[in-house]
Amino acid sequence: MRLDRVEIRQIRLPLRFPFETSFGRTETKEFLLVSVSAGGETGHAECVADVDPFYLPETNATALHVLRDFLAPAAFDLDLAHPCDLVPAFARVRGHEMAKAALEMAVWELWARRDGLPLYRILGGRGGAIAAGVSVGLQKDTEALLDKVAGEVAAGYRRVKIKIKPGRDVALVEALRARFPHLPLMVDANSAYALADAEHLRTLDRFGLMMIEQPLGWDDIVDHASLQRRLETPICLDESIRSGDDARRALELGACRIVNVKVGRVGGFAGAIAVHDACRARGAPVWCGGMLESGIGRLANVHLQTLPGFTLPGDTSASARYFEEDLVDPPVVVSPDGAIAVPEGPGIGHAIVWPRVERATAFRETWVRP
Ligand code: OSB
Ligand code: MG
Repeated sequence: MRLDRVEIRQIRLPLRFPFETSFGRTETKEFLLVSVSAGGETGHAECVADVDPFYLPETNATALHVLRDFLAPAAFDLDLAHPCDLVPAFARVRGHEMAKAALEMAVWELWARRDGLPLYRILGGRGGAIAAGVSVGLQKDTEALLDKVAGEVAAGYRRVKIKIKPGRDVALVEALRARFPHLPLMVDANSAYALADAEHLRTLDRFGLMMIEQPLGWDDIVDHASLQRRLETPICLDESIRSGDDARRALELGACRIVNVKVGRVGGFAGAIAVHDACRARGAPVWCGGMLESGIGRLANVHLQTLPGFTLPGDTSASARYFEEDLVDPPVVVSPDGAIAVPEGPGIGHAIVWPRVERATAFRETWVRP
């Protein structure tokens, strides 16, 4: 298969509530929507880069540059026998996993549509449903957090993650534990601590947390290994894992016991499958993270989570928690027992509502095969 056309739209979608982490606050979801066409069929994917480089180094602007000047030309040069063929073709570009993933995922989606199959089928997953968890941002105070979590528990979510940062950690967990003694609970620090905080982080051990996500540096696994030796709570890595090899190295070093996989952070579905396989081979649980995606990226995450190594609920929650009006119809919904149905239609499996996409488009660029 040879790609005929790549189209990139810059999308702006207001969030219903601001989302706050240790690295910043997001009020509008701004992302690149990538569409690839071949032989009259088109596939779509969402890039998880943001306007700023505060989570990882990429931004929407760097992703657009790398897609336009390097990745799309490399993809146009190929006669694809499988979406995985993009991996070696993109390898010359160092890093830029989010840009690579966006184009690669769009090609997988195109592939699934062409074959009339749901995405999970070509990823090697299964139909049915996945377990939904939820990520709760920093709130204005403890009361607000307790109320928010109570709402998510009532909605059926099977696991709650809260964001923490220095000064807003142990007391929040203590209050949550007092109110929800048996809730599967975890915390995510987004790299806000240093190894010197090990003694402080050890005070979290008494709350029976499922895991602590990415407490230390975004590009570190050595200090995480030192910290893990001193903590009972399992460490889960997010930012530090950007390939299957990263997952293998982190697990072998003892830097974590659990891995969060985000397709956009590991260069695409092929990378996500490699992370999944590296974890599964070592008996480490893997779960799917989120990047406040619209329904297009959200559904891609749903399909990925049907692979057998996804043994823990992830961060994929209902569209309505983020958007007044999602870009897909129906939106992603969660059942009262915390499950999301895996779509059976071709590709991501829900219709993209193009008039809404059009209204949310700030600008677009189209490139055709030379
Ligand atoms: O660290 O998992 C993270 C959102 C943006 C950037 C990083 C992270 C997150 C989340 C939200 O935790 C997950 C979601 O609800 O999509
Ligand atoms: Mg995280």
